[in-house]
Amino acid sequence: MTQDELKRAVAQAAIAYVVENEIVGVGTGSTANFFIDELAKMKHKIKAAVASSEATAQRLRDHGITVLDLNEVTSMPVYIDGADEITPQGAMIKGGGAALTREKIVASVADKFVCIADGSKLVDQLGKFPLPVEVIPMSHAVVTRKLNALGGEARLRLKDGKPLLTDNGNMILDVHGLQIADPVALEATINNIVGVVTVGLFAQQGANVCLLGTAEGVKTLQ
Ligand code: ABF
Repeated sequence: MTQDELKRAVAQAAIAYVVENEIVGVGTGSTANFFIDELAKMKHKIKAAVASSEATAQRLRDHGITVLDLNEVTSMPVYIDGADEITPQGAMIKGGGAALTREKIVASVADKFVCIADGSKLVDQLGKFPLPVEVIPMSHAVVTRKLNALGGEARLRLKDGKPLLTDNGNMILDVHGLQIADPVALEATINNIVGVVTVGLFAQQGANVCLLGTAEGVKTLQ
């Protein structure tokens, strides 16, 4: 099966976790896009969606799905999203799609985080994928120095030769070369660096369920 076929398979499996007549939180990325396309087939059975990025919001609206501002929502049963890396314990690196801040905020409201990923994302230890860190633009140089002092190599993410700006108007540092043996501790450490908005470690609150697309079918890690 191709990687896209694996992503579509987990997206289809994630529909089982959507609670009818409730609000669903929706992630960002190519796997999340497959989920949105599947969700559209049952859009009359859900109340609305909350999006983790402008791109996701647009895709949902293009399907005729109502998109609510998170401030209008006090609870949601489930948040469905991809990941760049995930461990068997559900700790993740996220942010390859530059949406980590809104993803972490929406996930924090959901009762259950269901991660959908192709099997290549499962790792024993996080860190081979460069760790995204969203920072206030004026602080990117000082935060770079502090991240490098942790043993990584922080690089400013560029787009068309200029610093990429997130939906929130911030910049992203991608930290290469980390071997993250304790993701919960590192998440807390980086969260405390002045200038950091969000670190792309989802470990303090990881995935409750992980649907992995493999050649043998969709595997469920809980
Ligand atoms: C999103 O899913 C991001 O946090 C992460 O980078 C992305 C994975 O992208 P894809 O599903 O395209 O592999 O939640």
